[in-house]
Amino acid sequence: MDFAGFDSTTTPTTPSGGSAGPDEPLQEWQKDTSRAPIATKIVVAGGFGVGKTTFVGRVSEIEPLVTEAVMTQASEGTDDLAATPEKTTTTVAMDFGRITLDAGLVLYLFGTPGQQRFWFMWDDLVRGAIGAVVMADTRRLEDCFPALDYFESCGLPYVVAVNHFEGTEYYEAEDVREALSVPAGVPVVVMDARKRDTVVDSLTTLVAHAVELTPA
Ligand SMILES: Nc1nc2c(ncn2[C@@H]2O[C@H](COP(=O)(O)OP(=O)(O)OP(=O)(O)O)[C@@H](O)[C@H]2O)c(=O)[nH]1
Ligand SMILES: [Mg+2]
Repeated sequence: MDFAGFDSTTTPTTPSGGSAGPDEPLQEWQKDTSRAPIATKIVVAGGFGVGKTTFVGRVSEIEPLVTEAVMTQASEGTDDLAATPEKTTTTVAMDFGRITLDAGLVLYLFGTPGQQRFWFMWDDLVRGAIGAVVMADTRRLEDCFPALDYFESCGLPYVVAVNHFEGTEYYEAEDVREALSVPAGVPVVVMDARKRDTVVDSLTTLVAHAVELTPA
């Protein structure tokens, strides 16, 4: 994939959610080289500013690669910052992180850009993925429809992760499922992109769902 066009504008930064992962000491089983881990690719998608970069950064055990660019006045009127007034940057290429689940399963996480003008990259980003997390914010549920449509149409297993921003109204997973018309077999979880355990739960739910859908 050619990201040359973004070189002058992208600044590697630490996501605002911070990253606990890189500072954590490796577990013994993570250092055991006799076990070949299974590596898989997961895509983290969803509407603009829903928390994709935060999600990847929160669980990555390597310093996450982020391609954030400062938003300028040019995005006014296009990108709705009402729900995240403190947001000053946006992902222009992708987020990348890695997490090893304790079964020796390594997940490579690819976060998509949220702004609509960068969606042409999705076909490249999803290639080879075993599944996707579609993040949703209940204040602007409609923003995740394009991602839902995309994964439905390409047949990639996905789960819906409702990123509950504290201080906003809480909705049960089943209510969100109904509002989004998500099929019964697709897991819907309520999580918080800033809380590591809930991000890990979302990922294990996705892996279990993808395995379930994979023919034996
Ligand atoms: N309060 C709260 N803020 C959050 C949460 N998740 C993300 N944020 C904030 O929301 C803003 C957007 O988060 P990002 O992770 O940049 O969202 P994104 O989906 O990667 O955004 P784009 O790449 O621009 O589409 C940031 O200021 C985060 O700190 C959350 O669960 N609670
Ligand atoms: Mg982002």
